[in-house]
Amino acid sequence: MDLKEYLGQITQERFTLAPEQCDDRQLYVALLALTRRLAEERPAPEGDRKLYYFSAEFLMGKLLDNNLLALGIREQAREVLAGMGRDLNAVEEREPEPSLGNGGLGRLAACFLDSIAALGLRGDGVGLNYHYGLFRQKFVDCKQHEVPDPWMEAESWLIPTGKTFTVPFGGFDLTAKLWDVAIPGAYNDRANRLHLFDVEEPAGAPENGIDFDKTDIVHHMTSFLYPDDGDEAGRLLRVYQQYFMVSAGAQLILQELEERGYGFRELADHVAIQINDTHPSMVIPELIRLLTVRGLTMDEAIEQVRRTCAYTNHTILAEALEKWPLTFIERVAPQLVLIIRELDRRVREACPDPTVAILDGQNLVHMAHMDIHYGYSVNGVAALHTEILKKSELKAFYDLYPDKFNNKTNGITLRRWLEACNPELTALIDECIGSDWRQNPGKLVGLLDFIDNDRVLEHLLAVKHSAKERFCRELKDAQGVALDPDSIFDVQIKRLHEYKRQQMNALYVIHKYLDIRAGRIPSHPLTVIFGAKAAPAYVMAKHIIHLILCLQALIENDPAVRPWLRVMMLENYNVTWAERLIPAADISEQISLASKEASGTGNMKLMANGAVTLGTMDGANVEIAELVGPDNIYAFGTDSDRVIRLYDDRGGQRYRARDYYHTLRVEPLVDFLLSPELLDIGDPKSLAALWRDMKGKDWFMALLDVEEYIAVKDLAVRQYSDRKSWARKMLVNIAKSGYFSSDRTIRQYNEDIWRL
Ligand code: 26Q
Repeated sequence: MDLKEYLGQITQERFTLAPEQCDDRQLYVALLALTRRLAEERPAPEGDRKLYYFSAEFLMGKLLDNNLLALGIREQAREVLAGMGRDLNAVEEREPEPSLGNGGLGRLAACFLDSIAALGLRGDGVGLNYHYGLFRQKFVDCKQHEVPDPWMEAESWLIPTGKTFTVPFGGFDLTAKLWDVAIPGAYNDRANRLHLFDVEEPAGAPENGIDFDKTDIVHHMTSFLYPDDGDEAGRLLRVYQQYFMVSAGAQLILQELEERGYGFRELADHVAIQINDTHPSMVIPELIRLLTVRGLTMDEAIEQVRRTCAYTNHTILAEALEKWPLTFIERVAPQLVLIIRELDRRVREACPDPTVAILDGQNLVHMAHMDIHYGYSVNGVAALHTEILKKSELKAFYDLYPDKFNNKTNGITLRRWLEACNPELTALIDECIGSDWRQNPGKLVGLLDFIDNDRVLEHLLAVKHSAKERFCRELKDAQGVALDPDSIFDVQIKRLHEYKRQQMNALYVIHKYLDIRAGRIPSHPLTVIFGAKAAPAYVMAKHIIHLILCLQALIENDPAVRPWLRVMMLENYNVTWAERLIPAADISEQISLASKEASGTGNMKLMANGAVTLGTMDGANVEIAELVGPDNIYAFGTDSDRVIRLYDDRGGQRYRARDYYHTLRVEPLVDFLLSPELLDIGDPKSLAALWRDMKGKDWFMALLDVEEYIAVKDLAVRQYSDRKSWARKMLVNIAKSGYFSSDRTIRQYNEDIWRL
C-alpha cells in the first residue's frame, strides 16, 4: 500500500482536497479513517476458544498513534506528513481522548486489550459507551468542579456493527446497540474488538454540570460512568447500567458461540469470561438464565458458567466491595432474583459458614461472593495483594477453594508507555541494546551493562531534561503555567483517595514551605506535581484537592519561596497528560497506606521512564523494590502487617491520630491548614473540616508515616544533586521494568486461567 496515495484518496473523498491543502484537523480525520479501515479489515486471531474481558471501564487514551504503531505504519505516516512540511504530533493533538474510565482498573483493561492483540490471542473487550464519560475537571476558586466530557465526534473510532440485543428490564425492554472499536495487534496482522453497548436514543448533555434526571433510565443509561450514587435513583441507575452491559454481552457471547457452530453445552470449552472487579458480576446469573432459556437444566447451566467465568479483585477497601439490595435487582432484573436465591441456597447447603453466603441477613447480594463460588479463578493484581486476600480479606473463601486463588501482577503496555510516549528514551535504549526488547521486554536488563558508561549516563540525563522541557512547553500552551525544567519533578498522579495519601504529600509541601520561610534553603529546587480527580460525592477528597490548590496559590505568590518550591496541580488529569508527564518525572510518588493499594500501575510506567520510586511497601512497589534493590528506590513507612494490626480493635493497639498529631514536628504542619495565610486564600470551612479529620480521625493514617516520609523525601532531594549516581538509579529502574510489561501479565493469564 502506498500510504501517501491512500491518504490522498481519502482527503479527496471527504474534503475534495489534496492532503497538502488540508489543515491538521482534516488530516487527523483522514488518518483516522485510513487507520480505522486498515484495522477493521484485519481478521480475528485464530483459535476456537475465545476470551471476553468484561469491564465497566476501558481507559483507552487517544488511539491514532497507538494504532499506527500496531499497524506498523507510524514511521511511514510521519515521513509522508514531514514530506508535506507537516508534523504528525500536531495532527495527533486533534484527537479527543475517549472518557470511558476513571483510574487504574480502566487503564489496566486498555493495556490488556493491547497485549492480548499483540500476542495474537483471540479476545474481545465488553463495556459501555458512556457519552459524557466520567466528567471533565475544572478548577474554580481552588475547588474541583465537574462538567460533562462529550468526547464523541462525528468521526470516531466507533464502527457501527448493525447488531442489537434486547435487554429485558423489570417493566420494560431496552435495545442495546453494539459499536465496535478495532484493536489491531502489534507484530501480527490480526485484530480483536472492544464491544461497546449503547442505547438507541441517548440523552443530550446536561446543562447544569453533571446533574441529570437519574430516573430517566432509558435515555441516560450510557450518559456517565459511575453516576452519583448519593441517592437511591443513582444507585439504581448503576445496577441498570451493569445489567445492560452484561445481558447484552452475554447474548453476544451465545450468538457468537452458535455462529461458530458450537452447542450451548460446549460454552465452557470455547469461551472464557474475565470479570474485571465486581461491576460485571451479574453476567453469572444472566448467563445461567440465558442457558436455561436455551434448554439447559439449572445444574448444566451452573456447571457451564462455573467453568467459564474468572474474577479479578482490585481492592480490599470495604466501601468498594459491591453489595446490592436484592430489592434493587427485583426492580431492575426480576428474572435474576430466583437464580440468585438458588445460587445462595446451594452455597448455604454446601458451607455452613454464613460469612461466605451470597445473600446476607439484610438481603444484600455480595457480588464478589457470587464470583468466587461460581467462577473457576480468583486473582489478585500483585503478590502482596493476593497474599492479603488469601490470609485475611478472603480467608474463608481461600480455605474453601485454595486452588482457585492465584496472583497476576499487573502490567503496562510498553508500546504506549515507553515507545510511543518517550521516543528519545526509546532511541537511547535501541542504541544501547538493539530493538529486541520490544517483543521480549526482559531484555531491557541488558541496559545494566552500561551502568558505568559515563556517556550513556549523561545521555540518559539529557533525555530526561529534554522530556521535562517538552512537558513545560505543553503545560504552558495548555494551562498557561511556566515550570522550571531544572527543578526536580516530583510526581503524584492517580485518583484522589485518602488511602493514596495525597494529603501526606501536601504536608511535605507545608514542611518545605516553612523551612524555606525560615531560611533553610533546599539543595535543589523542587516542583511537586499532582494529577487527580476526586469522585464528585467524595467530600474529603475534595477538601484535599482544595488544600493542594491553596498551597499552589500561596506559593505562586510568594517570591521568597517560589524559586525553591512550586506546586502544580494539573487540571483534568487524563491519559494524554500522563503520556506527557511520565517521561518528565524524576520522583514517582507511591505513598499509599501499606495494604491498601492493590497494585498500582502508574508506579510501573514511571519506573520504565526512569523515575525513581519514593514509596511504601504496598502493592507492586514491593516487587519493584525486590527488582531494583534498596539503593534504587526510596522505601519507607509502616509495613502492611502492622497496618492491619493497627486497624484491629483487639489488643489495644488501635491507631489514634492524636498520638501522632501531638508531636513537635507534626502539629505545626497540620495546624498550618488553619494559618492566616492559608485561610486568606481558601475556604475556611473546607480547610477546617480537613484539619479536624486529620488530627482526630485520619482513617488512612497519613500521620503514621509522615515524619519518615519527610526524612526520606529530603534525602532523595539531596541525593538528586549527585547527578551521576542518580542517573545510575534511573538506568537500573528502566532496566528492571521489563517484568512489568502487560505482555508478561497476559501470557500468565493465558497460561493459568484462559488457556486460549
Ligand atoms: C464500587 C462500588 C460502587 C460503585 C463503584 C465502585 C468502584 C468503582 C471503581 C470500585 C472500584 C473502582 C476502581 C478501582 C480501581 O481502579 N482499582 C485499581 O485497580 C488497579 C488495577 O488493578 C490497581 O493497580 C490499583 O491499585 C487499584 O486501586
